[in-house]
Amino acid sequence: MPTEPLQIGMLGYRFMGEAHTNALQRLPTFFPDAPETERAVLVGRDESALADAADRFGFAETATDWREVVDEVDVFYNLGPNHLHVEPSVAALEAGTSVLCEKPLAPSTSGAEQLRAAAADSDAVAGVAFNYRFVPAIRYAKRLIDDGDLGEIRQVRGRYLQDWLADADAPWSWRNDAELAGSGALGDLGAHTLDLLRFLVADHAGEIERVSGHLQTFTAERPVPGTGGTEETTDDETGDGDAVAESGDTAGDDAEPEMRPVTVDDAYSAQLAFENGAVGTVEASRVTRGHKNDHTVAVHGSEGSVQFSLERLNELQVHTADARGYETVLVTDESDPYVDHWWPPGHVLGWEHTFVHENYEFLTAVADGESFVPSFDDGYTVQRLLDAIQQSDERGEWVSMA
Ligand code: SOE
Repeated sequence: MPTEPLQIGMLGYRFMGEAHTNALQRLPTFFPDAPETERAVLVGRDESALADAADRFGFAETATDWREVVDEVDVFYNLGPNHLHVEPSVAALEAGTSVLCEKPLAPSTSGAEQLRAAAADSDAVAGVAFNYRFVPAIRYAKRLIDDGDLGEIRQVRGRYLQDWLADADAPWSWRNDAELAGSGALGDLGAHTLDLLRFLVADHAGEIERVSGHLQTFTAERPVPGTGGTEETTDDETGDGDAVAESGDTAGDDAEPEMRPVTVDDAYSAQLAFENGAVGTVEASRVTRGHKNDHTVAVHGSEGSVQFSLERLNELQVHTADARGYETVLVTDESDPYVDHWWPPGHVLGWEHTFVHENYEFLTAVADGESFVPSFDDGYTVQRLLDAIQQSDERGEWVSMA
């Protein structure tokens, strides 16, 4: 078992790097019983951006090669683009280093299978960063479902809508590439929804046993950032050049930007059939104008229903027994999951708190030598569902998970 303070190595320093670093910084103040950590090494490719991030994040050192880091730390945070999830995480687990890996676990089922096997063979702890499981209102919903308040689970729904690719001129990034990302809205957003629905109902409705999917891409190619006068922005967590422009074409403002094909979906929808006969519908999109980060799930049972929307993260809509509609439950009491660590009742929480709760549970599992959920098994199951939805679209028929 590692000794404290746990030495942290982190691959990636942009969006998810900031979210997890913020969580690490908050823990000693709000979760004083969390294991002590030291931000040891930050990993990326672009040396100057990396040095700047390490300074801001409070990492002692930087490295441009993850190979030098994975066996030197106690915990490896893999926050890189999806195509960088498998090799570094497998190497870390083989070295006995615990891994928290961003979602989706891998770009393909074979990659997820490798990760699942590496986790099974390792004494280290492996977890997938499905952060929405750590929303207090979601935990509250799960408690109601587990207590039987909704009765027999009959129907689930989920949607995850964004609009940042609605504009055809929005820049190309690794998230638009099938090799690098696996899939588009399906994997990036649908992975969250499928995980959340499994988390809420799988103990009662069983696993999803069949899926029927439909994927669509609306914009066939996008401008490469930094070419033809376009802005040199990147969504690449590591500053790894292969995720954006390779050509070095930074020609002046008058030149046409280099266009690169979009090989993933902009939107997907799917139907789900659960082992107990429950039915489900899910959808996600990055082109739904008017929706920034609209993640909504609902569960309907024989006795009641719950509905959750990320845009109202502190609330759960609950319908039980003979009520004529839904009651809005404010999940902000001291007795609610995780809430007692923060502010007095009613002083609401936000998206970033989900990462604090997730990091608390994960690091506690590492320090105690216990397993963590969502595990790599969970990540693998979600990846199989994503692949099955894609296959169903290609074949034009339902696909069985058997
Ligand atoms: C971008 O689409 C993204 O950051 C996802 O990758 C995250 O998982 C989601 O929480 C917010 O949107």
